[in-house]
Amino acid sequence: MKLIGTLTSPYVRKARLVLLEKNIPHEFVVDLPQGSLALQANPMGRIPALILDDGFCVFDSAVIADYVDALNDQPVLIPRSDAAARLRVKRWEALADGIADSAVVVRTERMRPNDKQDTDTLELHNKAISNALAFAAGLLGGNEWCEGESITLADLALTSALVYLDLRQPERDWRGAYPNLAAWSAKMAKRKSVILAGS
Ligand SMILES: N[C@@H](CCC(=O)N[C@@H](CS)C(=O)NCC(=O)O)C(=O)O
Repeated sequence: MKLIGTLTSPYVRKARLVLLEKNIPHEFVVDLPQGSLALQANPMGRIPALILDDGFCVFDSAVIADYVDALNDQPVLIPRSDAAARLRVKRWEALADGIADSAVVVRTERMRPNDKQDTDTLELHNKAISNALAFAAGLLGGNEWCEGESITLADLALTSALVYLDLRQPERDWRGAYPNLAAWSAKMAKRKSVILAGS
């Protein structure tokens, strides 16, 4: 299978981390949103897109993660039999994707000329990121993993969002504000998958 995307997209990183954690053989092909491969695989031209060996194209990182997780159980990243645990992991994913969504909006807005930037939009999305970080830190508490006793998609999604946040908003001192998130993130940064997916 081929994963299409960029090195910086938080959604692509999440999909890559899932593939890497589960040791699924794949080729990572770099293409921009709306690039020829991205458009071939996804009518909206968004990344990530996954092209299966039979040509079937999968898009949206949550759908890709769900599919890839079902391919083997080493490890199971989205709980299968415990509906409440599954819900908690998927909510973590939504929280992490929400941080990424708002960070992308802020980045896009900031790329406009200064006098064309919408301060209300910037404020709204920066506040959403701040609230989501506080929520994540509270939820994580002193736990080793976002959910349960081992790594799940929750840890991979949050890592992807925070790597992107560091890239686009390096001035945001979330580590200083939330030492528990910082410690968890430092541990995640040492994982082979996270190192291979780059930062
Ligand atoms: N919900 C989607 C979001 C994907 C997404 O928006 N990717 C961005 C790149 S970071 C993109 O392709 N943007 C271009 C566009 O929306 O046309 C997912 O999780 O895969």
